[in-house]
Amino acid sequence: MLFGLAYLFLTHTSSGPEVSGGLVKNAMRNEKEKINSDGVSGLKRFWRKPPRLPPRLSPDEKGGKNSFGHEAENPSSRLKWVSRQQKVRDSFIHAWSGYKKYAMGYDELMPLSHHGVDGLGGLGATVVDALDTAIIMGADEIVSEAGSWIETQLLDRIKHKGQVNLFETTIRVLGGLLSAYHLSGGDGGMKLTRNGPKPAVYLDIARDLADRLLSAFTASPTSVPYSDVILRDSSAHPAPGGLSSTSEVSTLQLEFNYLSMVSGDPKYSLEAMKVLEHLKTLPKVEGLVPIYISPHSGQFSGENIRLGSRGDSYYEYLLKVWLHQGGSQNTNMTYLYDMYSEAMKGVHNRLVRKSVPNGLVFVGELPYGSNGAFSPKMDHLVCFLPGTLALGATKGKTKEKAMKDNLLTFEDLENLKLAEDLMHTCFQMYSVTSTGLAPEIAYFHTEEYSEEGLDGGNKTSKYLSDIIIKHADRHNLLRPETVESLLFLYRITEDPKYREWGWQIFEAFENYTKVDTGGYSSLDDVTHIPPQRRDKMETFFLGETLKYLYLLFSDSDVIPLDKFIFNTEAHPLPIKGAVRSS
Ligand code: DMJ
Repeated sequence: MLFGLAYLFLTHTSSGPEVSGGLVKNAMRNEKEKINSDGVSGLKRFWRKPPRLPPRLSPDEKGGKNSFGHEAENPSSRLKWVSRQQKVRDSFIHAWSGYKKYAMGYDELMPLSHHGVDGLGGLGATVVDALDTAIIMGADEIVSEAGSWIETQLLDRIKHKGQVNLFETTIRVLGGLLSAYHLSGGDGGMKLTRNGPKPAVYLDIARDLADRLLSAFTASPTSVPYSDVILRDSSAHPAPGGLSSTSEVSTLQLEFNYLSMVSGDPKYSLEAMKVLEHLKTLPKVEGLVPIYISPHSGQFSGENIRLGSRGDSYYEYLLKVWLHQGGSQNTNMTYLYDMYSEAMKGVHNRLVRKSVPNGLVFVGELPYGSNGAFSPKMDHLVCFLPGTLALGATKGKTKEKAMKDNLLTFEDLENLKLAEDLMHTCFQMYSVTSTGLAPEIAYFHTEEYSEEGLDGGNKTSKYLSDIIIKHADRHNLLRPETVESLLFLYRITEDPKYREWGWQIFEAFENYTKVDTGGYSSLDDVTHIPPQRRDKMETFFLGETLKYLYLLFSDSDVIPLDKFIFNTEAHPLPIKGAVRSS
């Protein structure tokens, strides 16, 4: 690992031109049929449960050696991936060039009309979201441009802007600043760049921002924060309907905890952790929670349970906050792992099914709670789950190492198996369409549910009739979740197929979303060629999608999974005590 970090440092500190054509600068439950044939859930199903058998392992896996011969170490294969990694870096530079030309300082680029738009409160979200990706890729010029904009403009924006969403601002802006702080040398970090301002500049701005965001916690009558903050006067109020999203109130703690660690002021962590401590006390369905919560009563609202929008990162942060605070070394945080572990059992028992005819494993929804009907709907957002499950199983180690050290429990193996099955399904959500890009939402054909004439359009796909794509769900917003999980699955299992899948997805983004004048566009319909473009480049394309692809093609010791935790916007934060430059 030391070699990898040193390599990264050395290759990231020269200040050559950014686009170089030559030298590359950086180097279940299989045993259990999940289809509930009579559509009955709850008690009846409980009685029918077969015994839990361990997932099957291949002879290679049992032997503790992976079956792929460490293809990453083969020199010609290594060159191939280094060159592919360079292509991702070129795309990042192309995306930034469009943003810089037409939208510098706005939240997002409208790549077709050549405008900028402030959809996230006007803090230049693309600049901050993209910064640590530029640092990791060694895109020095972009680090300078983004760093200098942040140093000269961002504090003033924070002092004068109006309403922002607590969650979006925390994960994108606060998370981006904190990650840039560490990666540029703050907190004993690696100093991956000499460009941009001193690390303390990022930290000071992060503190000013967080001081204002804290009002969302302190203004609420319960430990559940309000969803919106008025930055200029540090006031806060609930969302129009009065409710907060469960995922939003539970996806703040990595950032606030890290800020407390590096600033020495515990107030950020104290407020943020009160939310999780409170959530621990609320009633759940096998660890699964409704997607809304009231800051007034502190109770969940409604019964809608899903791991897609408004639910997703609740589950992600239970695991990641625990790992970030030292995992099993930190007994004060055990309740988080327990909540995560119970929830994943709930996912297995209540939400996992198989499609017909080809048995794709998917995670559906319970829109009317535990006693209501199951919906075979899966948001693309759910594709964060394979990565989280794999991370939770090995705690960031390779599967080979974890098995050799005898660290995997039955539950870990079961979760790893589910991770691999879901990863396959998420990839098929891309391959089944004409463009090779996934829709925002897919439905799965089951014994109880089918619809004709709504396939993805790729007639060569085996899964054409397993995956149903409704007209209203056919858009693609350049989302990261599948490539995010591919990174985790590749690094943990070391199976090269995950890299190949990532490359296919990257090529589809290049073919259909690249805009000649700079930037990348969202699409209206992934099942139709040529797809109609949408005039928006989301900040997470630079903050997450391209970063995860770049890391998927990099050596595994670049931002290693057992030393860093990615926040839900892909901003890596060092695990407590795990990363020091000396
Ligand atoms: C990102 O802002 C985050 O990953 C969030 O948790 C979910 N949605 C988007 C990307 O799709």
